[in-house]
Amino acid sequence: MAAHSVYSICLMCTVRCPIKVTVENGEVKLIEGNPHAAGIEGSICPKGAAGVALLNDSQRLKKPLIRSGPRGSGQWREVSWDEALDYVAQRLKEIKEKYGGRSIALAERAHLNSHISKTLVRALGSPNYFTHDSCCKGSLNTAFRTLTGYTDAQVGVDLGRARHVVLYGRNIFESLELKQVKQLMKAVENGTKITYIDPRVTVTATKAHRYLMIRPGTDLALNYALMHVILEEGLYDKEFVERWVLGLKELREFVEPYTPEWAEKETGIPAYEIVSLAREVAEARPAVVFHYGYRCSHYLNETYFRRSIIMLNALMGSIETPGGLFFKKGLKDVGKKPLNKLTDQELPEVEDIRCDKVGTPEFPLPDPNHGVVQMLPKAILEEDPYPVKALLVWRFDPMLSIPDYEYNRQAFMKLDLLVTIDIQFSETAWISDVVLPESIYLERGDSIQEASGLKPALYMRRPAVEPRYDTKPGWEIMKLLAERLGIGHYFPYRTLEDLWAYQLNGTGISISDFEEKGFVEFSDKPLFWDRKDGLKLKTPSGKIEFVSSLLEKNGFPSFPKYEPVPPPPEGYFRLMIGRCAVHTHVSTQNNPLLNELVPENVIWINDRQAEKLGIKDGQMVEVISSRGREVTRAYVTNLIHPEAVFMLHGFGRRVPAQTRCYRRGASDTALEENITDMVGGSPALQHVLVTVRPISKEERGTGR
Ligand SMILES: Nc1nc2c(c(=O)[nH]1)N[C@H]1C(S)=C(S)[C@@H](COP(=O)(O)OP(=O)(O)OC[C@H]3O[C@@H](n4cnc5c(=O)[nH]c(N)nc54)[C@H](O)[C@@H]3O)O[C@H]1N2
Ligand SMILES: Nc1nc2c(c(=O)[nH]1)N[C@H]1C(S)=C(S)[C@@H](COP(=O)(O)OP(=O)(O)OC[C@H]3O[C@@H](n4cnc5c(=O)[nH]c(N)nc54)[C@H](O)[C@@H]3O)O[C@H]1N2
Ligand code: SF4
Ligand SMILES: [Mo]
Repeated sequence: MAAHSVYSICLMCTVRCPIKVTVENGEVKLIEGNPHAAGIEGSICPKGAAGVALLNDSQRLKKPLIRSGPRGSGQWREVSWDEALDYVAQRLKEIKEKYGGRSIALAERAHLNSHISKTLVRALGSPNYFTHDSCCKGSLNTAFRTLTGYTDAQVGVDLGRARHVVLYGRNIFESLELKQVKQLMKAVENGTKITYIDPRVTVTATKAHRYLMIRPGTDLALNYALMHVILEEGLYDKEFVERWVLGLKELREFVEPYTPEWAEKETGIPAYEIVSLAREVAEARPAVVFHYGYRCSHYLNETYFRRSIIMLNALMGSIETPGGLFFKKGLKDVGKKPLNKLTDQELPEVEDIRCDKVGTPEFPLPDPNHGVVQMLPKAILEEDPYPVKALLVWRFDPMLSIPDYEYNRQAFMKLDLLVTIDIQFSETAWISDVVLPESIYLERGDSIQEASGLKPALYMRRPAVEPRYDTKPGWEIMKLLAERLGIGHYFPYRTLEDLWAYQLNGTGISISDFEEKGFVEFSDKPLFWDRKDGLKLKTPSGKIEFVSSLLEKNGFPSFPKYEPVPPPPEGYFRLMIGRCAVHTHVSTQNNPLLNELVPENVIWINDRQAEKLGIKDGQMVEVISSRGREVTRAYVTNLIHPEAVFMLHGFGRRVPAQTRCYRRGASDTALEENITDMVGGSPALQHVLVTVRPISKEERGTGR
């Protein structure tokens, strides 16, 4: 058979780049970027290209499995789909009967089919739907809502037209989104400046015009000093601020004591650098981006730090303007009906509070649409506010993506039922009772994506090849499970085409409209609201609330006094974490191609500190925190601040069936403490302190 191509959406990470898949004789020959998609123009990242290796990976999940030995023993019985789904449904019914619908929770990485899983949870009578959001950027979500009434997901950055971009540990050229990388590279060629702030010299730092090695955890002090200079020297956009900002006077009084000289002591960044940054950025306004994310699970002051970044954008007037931040436009904004979602149906009302207590006076501000997933282990273990007995996990690995591996394990082992839908043996799948194998993205279609932005569009993930093994798409698994639970009527589809038709019904768009390019676009020019009178802010005042009614109504101050993240005591380091360009969180460490490129992580340690501790470059070291002990190789360098050490997330794996990454490198999750920013909802992953010590060959085997 001749080669043909299929337009689809990548899922090697969750950025969702549009792709073109070349298929010949049922084999994927090549994956490229979709050449029709603006901003992508055919390009792909290393992970995207390695989708072929995932498709053909012999260590994928191939059949439904029911545990036949103790949890985590690796003893499984291969079963038919009917047996697996009957078993799960039966157990869920029993649990619901005994403990109520609220005792069933579902946790997932938000994805295209999330409207389906949300429907399942609601129809079961449970409030306990969780996404990964809090562990990624929950406090940013909250920060945006306190200022604008919108979540961060409803806002974007126009990097291509920005003239100055300020990045706070936003390692944009390694922790990448293809489109943003391309936009920013092009902008830099045209003279755009980058300021990069990180205690560690990343690839992005090496491309920046100005790099500031900040003391870990002190970015908020830097921002208060920047605001101090901007307000004192009148560098802000007066017209914009006057029209749209509530609370400038209060901010001015608040930042009065936070001088550049004060911030120098706190951050280690010279006062003159802070002053010149403020002036230089102001010259480029309003085409300025102070990038606000993503990773907002760093420290306990995260909500206020993210608020300060967004406020800097507002001061520069860089909101709803080319080269600044913008509110995303959807189908509604072009006069079209948005896609239908299963959650639009009338679903049973759920009265119970969430088990993470989000939405109660104890935890009022995090987004209840996502929940705070790192509270789940505690809720399970302590049965507070009530017992949670069953957990369904889909496209998520909470064992690794919630800090504190041992605590997670204890909690999940206590469940009466743990079911995981994955494509490979995640750490959570490994200790599950039932494992349901999903077809990978190249073998399945999913719900249509409504991609809002400056130019709203719809994208479609379509199957390129037949499933290799006895796997099913997740939307079908949900439907089959729902039927067995007596709630099948909420899932009015059988086939993928039915699901698409349901979404498109009444929109005037048809499935065939996606044929030509794989997507449908609804505007040929970027859509901005009128900055004079047309910003549709959703705060009670209709303004950008520096003084926030949402915060203050719930008992939190808008401007709390600066509390330093304390420097580590002698001999201790802050453990910083991050990603590299060739791996996705915890998903790709076992991918045959990507594993070859980066097979393990190392621990970055400052050269002067290493010398004091007698650690040589490349030597094996043990890293100890209050929660665990890990062993890996030291990377001794002057490219990291002396108060911190750094490792890549997602290594040091415990599942023997994933042979390529098994026990390679160290697990950050095993070292982290599960403590949360109780305002915004993110875990403070980098709050944890560690010691590092060289070890001999003999010592290496002891413990983990
Ligand atoms: N300790 C610690 N925790 C963290 C972070 C950290 O740095 N350190 N980072 C945080 C961030 S930013 C994020 S976004 C989250 C990410 O957290 P996760 O979503 O848990 O991480 P991923 O690696 O994206 O994917 C998790 C699982 O999805 C599975 N998967 C991949 N494709 C498919 C599919 O098509 N179908 C199904 N059913 N499963 C699939 C993978 O095999 C993997 O087991 O973690 C957060 N948590
Ligand atoms: N290749 C690849 N790309 C990805 C992903 C992936 O898994 N792989 N995941 C995507 C997702 S879900 C996300 S959330 C984004 C994450 O993208 P980023 O937000 O860029 O996150 P990280 O990779 O965690 O990088 C965090 C950086 O913060 C630095 N840092 C630590 N402490 C401090 C501090 O106190 N101050 C400052 N200024 N910096 C500090 C660390 O040294 C590190 O370099 O990447 C996305 N893109
Ligand atoms: S960034 Fe890479 S892995 Fe992620 S969706 Fe895009 S091509 Fe795929
Ligand atoms: Mo993330």
